[in-house]
Amino acid sequence: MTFYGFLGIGQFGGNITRKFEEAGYPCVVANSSLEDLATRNAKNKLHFRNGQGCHKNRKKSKALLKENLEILIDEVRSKMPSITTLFICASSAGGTGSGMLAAVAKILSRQLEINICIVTVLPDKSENFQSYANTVELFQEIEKLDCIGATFILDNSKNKDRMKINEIFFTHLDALLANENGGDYGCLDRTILYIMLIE
Ligand SMILES: Nc1nc2c(ncn2[C@@H]2O[C@H](COP(=O)(O)OP(=O)(O)OP(=O)(O)O)[C@@H](O)[C@H]2O)c(=O)[nH]1
Ligand SMILES: [Mg+2]
Repeated sequence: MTFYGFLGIGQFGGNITRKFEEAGYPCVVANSSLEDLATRNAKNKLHFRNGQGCHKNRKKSKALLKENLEILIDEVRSKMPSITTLFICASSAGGTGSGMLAAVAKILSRQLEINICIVTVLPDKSENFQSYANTVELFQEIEKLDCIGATFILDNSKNKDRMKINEIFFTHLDALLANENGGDYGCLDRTILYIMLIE
């Protein structure tokens, strides 16, 4: 299971990675907000220096990344030394996670030479204009990336209970990653799974 690691950025990133960490996957949780970080019982927490939450401001997040880039790379490298795929998780609508997700994906894929998968979540209808503008900007950035593997897009309009969305995603992805070979319908070995995740 140490082949797969999780980096959660921002509130959604912290929340969605919780069950994966509990199941034994190595995990790093990063946020600009100390208050948000305090709500997550994580082994590896990183607070972005000088960060006080980005309040949906993607520019603020990008500025914080510049200041904290080396620390972030070192944290992922040292806490998850044996992974071959890293799932980077951040919402599209917020500031902290959305603002730096694409840049972090690009930089970590180059620096660590591992497969990067993105996990993000779309806002539901009740959310404000800024949330949608942030979402559009993030997807424009993701589209330009040529270095990433599979992208997982969750949708908050599909269920009122956000924690339920997190739980369903965990159940499905964990089943895939922890899959033991064999079964009545053939087998999915680690190489095939790796190919699925890098394409
Ligand atoms: N499904 C799901 N959605 C979440 C969760 N937490 C936050 N969201 C969604 O994420 C979006 C807000 O992004 P956050 O992750 O809170 O933002 P952030 O990255 O912390 O950025 P700032 O707080 O603006 O600095 C909204 O669309 C929320 O609905 C979660 O645990 N599950
Ligand atoms: Mg936040």
